[in-house]
Amino acid sequence: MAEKFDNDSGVVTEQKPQKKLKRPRMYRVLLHNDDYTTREFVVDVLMGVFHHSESKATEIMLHVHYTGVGVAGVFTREVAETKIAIVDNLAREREYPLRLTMEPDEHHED
Ligand code: TYC
Repeated sequence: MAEKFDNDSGVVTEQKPQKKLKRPRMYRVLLHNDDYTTREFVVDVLMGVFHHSESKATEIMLHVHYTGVGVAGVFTREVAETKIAIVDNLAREREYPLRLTMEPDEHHED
């Protein structure tokens, strides 16, 4: 409810109800294994687009290679969608079938 204040100037001011600041829902970007994309390309993408160090990028790539799927990073919806689109375009340029998906990250829910 808006509160009204009457001060001596005769001007009535109104205070807007405070909007609750909610943290945005976060999304995991998942990287999927395939038999054709090179390990080097995946590491380059994890470093260049997801800003991982070379050792972390290699660790994520190997995890995906051996288990089938892994988390490239956790972002807001727009950032996750943009990174997926960037990687899709890079992979398509090289004719790699690399696949990324996103899913809500329950750990960031409140
Ligand atoms: N399995 C690929 C190879 O052996 C490497 C790879 C890793 C591909 C992770 C995709 O998301 C991926 N060349």
